[in-house]
Amino acid sequence: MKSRLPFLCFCMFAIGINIAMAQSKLKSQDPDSRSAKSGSSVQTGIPDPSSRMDWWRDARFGMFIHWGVYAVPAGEWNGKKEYGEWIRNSAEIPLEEYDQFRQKFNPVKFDADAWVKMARDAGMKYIVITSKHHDGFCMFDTKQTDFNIMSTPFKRDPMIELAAACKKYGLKFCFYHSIMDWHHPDYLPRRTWEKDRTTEGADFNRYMAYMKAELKELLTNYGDIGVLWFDGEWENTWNEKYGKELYNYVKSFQPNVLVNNRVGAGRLDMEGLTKSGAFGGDFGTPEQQIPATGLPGVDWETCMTMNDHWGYNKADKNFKSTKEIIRMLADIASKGGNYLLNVGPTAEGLFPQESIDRLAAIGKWMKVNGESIYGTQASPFKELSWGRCTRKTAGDRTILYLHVFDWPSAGKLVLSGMMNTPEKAYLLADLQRMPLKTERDNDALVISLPKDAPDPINSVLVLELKGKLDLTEPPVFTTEFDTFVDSLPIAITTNRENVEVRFNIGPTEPSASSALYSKPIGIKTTTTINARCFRQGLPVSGTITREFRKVDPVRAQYPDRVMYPGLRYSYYEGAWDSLPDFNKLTPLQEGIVPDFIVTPRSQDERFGFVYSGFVLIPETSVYIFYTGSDDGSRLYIDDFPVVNNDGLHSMAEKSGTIALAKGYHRIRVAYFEQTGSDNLVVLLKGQTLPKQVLPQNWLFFN
Ligand code: FHN
Repeated sequence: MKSRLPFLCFCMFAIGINIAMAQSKLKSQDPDSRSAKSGSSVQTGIPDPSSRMDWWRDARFGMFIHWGVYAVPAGEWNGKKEYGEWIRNSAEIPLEEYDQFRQKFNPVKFDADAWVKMARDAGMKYIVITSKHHDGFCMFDTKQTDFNIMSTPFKRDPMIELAAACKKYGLKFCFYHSIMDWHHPDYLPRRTWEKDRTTEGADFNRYMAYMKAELKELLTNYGDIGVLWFDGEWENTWNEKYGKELYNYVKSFQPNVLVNNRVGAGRLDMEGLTKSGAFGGDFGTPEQQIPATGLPGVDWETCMTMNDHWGYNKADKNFKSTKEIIRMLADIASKGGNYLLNVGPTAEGLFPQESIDRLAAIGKWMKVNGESIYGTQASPFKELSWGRCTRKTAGDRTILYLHVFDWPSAGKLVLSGMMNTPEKAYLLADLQRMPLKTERDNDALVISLPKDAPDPINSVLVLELKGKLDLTEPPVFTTEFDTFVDSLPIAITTNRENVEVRFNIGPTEPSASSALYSKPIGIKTTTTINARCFRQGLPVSGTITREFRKVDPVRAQYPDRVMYPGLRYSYYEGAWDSLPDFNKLTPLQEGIVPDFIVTPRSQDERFGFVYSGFVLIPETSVYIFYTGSDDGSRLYIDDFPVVNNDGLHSMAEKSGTIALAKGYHRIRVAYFEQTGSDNLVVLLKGQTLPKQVLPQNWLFFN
């Protein structure tokens, strides 16, 4: 039978490896001009099993404070008004000229008690304040440099006063500390425009000792510190080794202090999570953005400005509304994250009035509804059209908090996807906890509500459930293969309790009289299967549908020449952002390698390889091929493009599927590395073969 084009499909798997944006290192840019970049990643960090994370996970809501001498110009310089805490770098102000702000910094209206009370009354449980930002100015009384608050007219250490106020009002006191330092002569690199500042004699290890000495002061002079929030870790003088060293150093003074992932060098840009395999500290740090979904098993905190600047900018009146902030708080908590909301105080030591007003309004909402935020975990539901959900579990009881943004005009709130009947349902704002009527509509719970919402921004309903959550998740097909050559066993599973899985072959939805699933379904022709969960003859889940297609395998090649173990390789050098057409380039060297090793090469950056030969396929079947690479790669079988993993990215894995007959098939892999780390792995999986690195003894050339 003439073989038809083999069935190819490209799939993108982010299996524990990130598909990060086109830069392997975060570029230092002025956040005033930077837009948050998207990306997608799965952090593999396992939550800290010890209790030291508990207070932080319970807190859910904290205050960020960016305060420094940059508040003196308040965002304005040479007629431009768009600056913030980056003003020295963005406006290219030489050190000597910038020092004028130190001489003018005298926040006579600073009142630590007032600040901390505003944070507490807003429902915030911790404060993270800049002990030192990128400009290198120390907002605390340090003996390591006179470029600090004590050399200003203010001559007081505000951190001592804030630490005392936090202790008094029961908030955790935390420091933000920048690794990047535009002032210290030993920190490199210099700012690109600072042509006149010599780098002669700069010693980064001496800078590391300086930073450690500062951190020792912060961790021994201000009582218990909740979090050390590092930042400015993206320049190429910092690395994972320094990060781990600093993490351990900090912990040596206060073992319970939490440290964010910006201590290391593996943060994925503004998305803020940690690329798999990199050192991630204690939690991830998305910035100015909220992850699209919850991240099971990952601790993370979104930090966000109230307007468009971290440091005070007097012209910036673009403040988020209280409504936006409260709904973002619920959204973040519904995904299992923390919200670190920023205030940029003035040079007089005052919070901007717009911040004060929002904090007070948020506090009013938190006073009534804080229980639905503190100590909650992520929603068990994928998406709710009318709002969000947070939850708590205690023993065999579950409490669901339904954050209703859009109050149903018909007075009926529909919660789909759960079979539990609540023991209690009431409005959190209702002190009498008057029971709300609930009824069942198949897999939906319908809750009758009063005409008017108790809160125009976010009204919280409480459902108290006994026993485990019984969500109406449909069953799942456990096979990864959608195609097969001869036959395919289709396994179906569910994690639901006391349900039957029933299935249909063909287009119709399963009913209570459909076939009962008890063992894998063997198919030999293209087949569509529908499966659904039932309980006492009633459907208790949605239906899952999937087509499994019979395909023709690509015929094997029967070369007329003898085969030898290994692969041919060609090595190239060049600066590419994606895979070039290597056929148009001249290789610098060629030869034989045992498999897809990224040697021999004469440089560690800006190089490429093409590997070609044959793979001896042991049996006719459908195979999934994978490449994991940093940077881009592509894999071809018999000249068909099976995996496309091209582009600039940190280690990321993609895959493709192809049906192959037993025997030799041509294989070709193209790979390039631009800068940063480099890596290439080629794997495959068969219908009866577990996923594995493509065995070396399957590779041949002739
Ligand atoms: O460059 C800093 C910026 O000034 C600010 O401190 C934010 C807050 O997370 N962090 C860096 C930008 O990612």
